Amino acid sequence: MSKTYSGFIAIIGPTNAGKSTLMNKIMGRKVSIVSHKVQTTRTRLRAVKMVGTRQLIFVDTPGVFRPKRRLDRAMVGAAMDATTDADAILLIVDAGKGITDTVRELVAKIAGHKNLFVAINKVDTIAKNNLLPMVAELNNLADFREIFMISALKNDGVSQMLKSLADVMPESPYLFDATDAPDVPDELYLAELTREKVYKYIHQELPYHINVVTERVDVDDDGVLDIYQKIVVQNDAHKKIVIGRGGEQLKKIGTAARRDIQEQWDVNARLHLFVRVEPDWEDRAENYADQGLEFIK
Ligand SMILES: Nc1nc2c(ncn2[C@@H]2O[C@H](COP(=O)(O)OP(=O)(O)OP(=O)(O)O)[C@@H](O)[C@H]2O)c(=O)[nH]1
Ligand SMILES: [Mg+2]
Repeated sequence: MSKTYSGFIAIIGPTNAGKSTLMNKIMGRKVSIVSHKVQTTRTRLRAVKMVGTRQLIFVDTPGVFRPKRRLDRAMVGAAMDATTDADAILLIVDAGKGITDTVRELVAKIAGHKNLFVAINKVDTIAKNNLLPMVAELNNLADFREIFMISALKNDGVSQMLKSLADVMPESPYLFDATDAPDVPDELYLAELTREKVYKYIHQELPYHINVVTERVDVDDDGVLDIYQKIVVQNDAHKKIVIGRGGEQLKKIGTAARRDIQEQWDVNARLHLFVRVEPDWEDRAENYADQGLEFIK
């Protein structure tokens, strides 16, 4: 029998650096939701990518930032936890933002890892001569195995990067089935697709205080899915904004989410959205497990 290789790669970095965009590009499908706003990803999401006979298990993580609320702490905790048993760490840095304090603090925490890689992402947004100082600064911060320059959005440099990552995977039986596949519980994935539309249509800070939960999924005789989801908001004012005048906003969110669900899963679906005010949702331990998060007291 020929040898097999399999290992975990934690994708980590500041919020909005393009981690989820990269994850999706690698998988060739939407595994992780993306938005132009910060703090989009809230939990760890795994996906399996085969590179030849080598299995790469990517773990997308919430962006690292200074946590303020309990949910923030759980998110940043989930990100840092992903690095502890990773076989490789792939730090993503936004080329346009450069080496910020957040990047420096993060590197200080992971610098000891034996397979530390960094990808300067969004190179499509800056002039090439701005890259060298960034590379120099990164080299001062830690002993990176390799520094990649990529554009996740344009799929630039991604396949070469995959080869380098595949090279350091440890010899191991396959830890998952040897096919490319995401590993997200269905209900969470369905909720994520709706949350992505909340980020898209609801402006400013409000989406950070909104949670989406899939409560039930039924299949009728024709194979059409009935998906029941609640959108949890903190107060009546938020509820009004999410519903919009004459229900307009909620309708936009629902239509876009349903289309996306149908497209991603190749199914017919009806999506039933309800907006509920639950002021203490983020303080209740039982809500964290559903989201793949740990409740930190
Ligand atoms: N121009 C450009 N934009 C990019 C690139 N990669 C990602 N983006 C954009 O950057 C924004 C943030 O992308 P995400 O993938 O959600 O970032 P993230 O690091 O997962 O963010 P969090 O989940 O909040 O930590 C989106 O608007 C993306 O379209 C890139 O290579 N070039
Ligand atoms: Mg993300």
